Order: sequence, then C-alpha cells, then structure tokens
Amino acid sequence: MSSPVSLTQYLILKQREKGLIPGELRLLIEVVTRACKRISIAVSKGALGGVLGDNGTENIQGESQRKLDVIANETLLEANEWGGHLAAMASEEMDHSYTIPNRYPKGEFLLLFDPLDGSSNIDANISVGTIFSVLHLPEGATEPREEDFLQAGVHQLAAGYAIYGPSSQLVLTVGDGVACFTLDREAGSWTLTEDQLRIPETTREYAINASNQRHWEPPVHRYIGELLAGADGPRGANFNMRWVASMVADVHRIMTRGGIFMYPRDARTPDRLGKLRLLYEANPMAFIVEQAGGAATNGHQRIMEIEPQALHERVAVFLGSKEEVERVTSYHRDA
Ligand code: P6P
Repeated sequence: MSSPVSLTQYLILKQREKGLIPGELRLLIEVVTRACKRISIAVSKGALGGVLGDNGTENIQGESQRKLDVIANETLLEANEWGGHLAAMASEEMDHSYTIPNRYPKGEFLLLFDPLDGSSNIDANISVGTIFSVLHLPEGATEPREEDFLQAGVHQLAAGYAIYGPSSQLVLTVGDGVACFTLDREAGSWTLTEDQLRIPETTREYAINASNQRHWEPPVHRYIGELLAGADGPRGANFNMRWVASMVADVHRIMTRGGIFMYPRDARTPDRLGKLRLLYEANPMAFIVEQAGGAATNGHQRIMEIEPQALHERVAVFLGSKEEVERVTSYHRDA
C-alpha cells in the first residue's frame, strides 16, 4: 500500500512539478493549516477545555463573540505574524486589518480569515470551521493598507476551509483543482484523502434558512416555490432540504455530494447586500466551489468578479451545483 500523502508533499508537488505556487506561498499555507490543527484541538475539548460560551465582547459585525472566536483568531494571528511571508492579515473578528509588526519581516501575501465560522453552534456541538483566503500584496505596495485587501476574488492565490466535525478535514485549492485532507490526530498531520473533488452539476438538495421566506426577493420565492412543488410542479422532481446554519458544514456537504447553498439578501436589512461577508467567506468558498466544477453568484454575477468596496462588505450567496446556481441566477436576471 502506498504511503499516505501529507499536505506538505501535496504542496511541494504543486510547487516543484507544476510550478504552480512559490515556496513562500507553500510555507504560508503550512503555517495556516498548522494553526487550524491547534484550533481543532481547542474546539474538540469542548466544556472540558473551558472554551465554550460567550466572551462578553462584540465584533465589528455587532455579533457577540464566543470564547472560541477569540481563541481561534488569536491562534491564527500568533501563528502567522512572525514567519515573514505576510504583509498583513484581516479577520471577521477584527475591525481593521492587522499589519505585521515592524519587529518581524514582512512578506508579499495578505491573509484573510473567518477564524471560527458558525461559532453560534459551538455550544450545541455542531460542526464549525475556519475559512481562509490568500491575496498578493499589490505590486509596488511597501506599507500594506486596508484598501490593499479590496481585490476581486479572481485574484485569490489560494483558499481553504477546515471543518471541525466528527473528523477534522481541510479542503484546499491553489487554483489546480480541490483537495481534501483529513487530520491524522496520532501523527498530527493533514493527510490527503481525496483529490480533484467534483461537485455534481445537478442536485435534488438545497440549503436555505426557510424562516426568512417572507423577506426574500421575488426570484428566490419563485425558485424555492418550484422546489417545494416537487414532482407535480414545474421541476417534475422532489427536492430535499438541509440547513446547518454553519456555512462550512453546509458547503462541505455540497463538496461531498452536491447541492445548492443560498443566503439571499432580504428585506430586513435593505441597506445590506446579504448576510455573509464577501472577502473572507464568500470569495474563498466561491474559489473552492468553482475549482470543483460548481458555480457561485450573488444572483446577478460571479461572486469572484465583484469589486469589493469595504473590508467587511456583505454579499448574497448562491453556490454549489452548476445547473441550480445558473437557474436561480437566471430568475434574478429575468426579474
Ligand atoms: P442564520 C454563521 O453565523 C453564518 O455566518 C454562516 O456560517 C451560516 O451559513 C449563517 O451565518 C447562518 O445564518 O441566519 O441561518 O443563523
């Protein structure tokens, strides 16, 4: 039996044989995924680790922070600030971007992350995860500025998520397909368990928070209404629904068996284009989904082509099996 392939071997292959990634990017991904191992350990301790419950603080989103939100954020900051491969970092849990302190060397990359997505579920022992995205510092930039992060998703060099569930898994793309690694807790390494993941183009499963139905826009009402009509309706088929309310868990299900994930904008907050954040949730997930043959739009255009205007900008999200995303997007265009 051939020996298992580690994350490092996978990345060296991309670097050495395909010239796809520079050594510095490989090192960055290794540092980030090592931090994800530490977050996995903290999450898995649960009540025994004294890490559950509220931190008693709020983030810029106005959301109460869980203790594990802060722990995960600090773990990623501490792991990445000294290595010399980053110029700056941005996080859902921090109001502004974090420039690498002058006592450390600065590198050419920018790292963005949601350190613990779905953390409202953590006290119920439901899967949560870390989402990250890597951009290049704009050419000629010496001192990183917050606006340097405002790059469309097509400029991402790498994106990934770790899901802390029954097993901890890492799903990663560097632009050459999508690979999935499972955490071998005995060896302490991310081990390749699936390569070139593909999302089926068709599906009979959808994910949306149906309690928001009265707030949806007409194209979403039309699309969901057709799914609910089932075999006797215009789609001529019955559909199933899942909603974990942890984006990483819902997206990972889609990566493993197809489906469509939707978080539309709604009338509750007309000034907001959606709930999920563009730079460190929608863009990395869109990169991964597209690399696996899926699609990701905001109902009108590719998520990865949106030109960001603000660090914590929100966006509507329709992603997953290509045929369904194209259908619901066409309904928006028809409207
Ligand atoms: P709702 C978690 O808070 C999150 O940002 C995503 O992980 C998840 O998909 C969504 O919000 C759930 O939102 O409104 O259903 O609780």
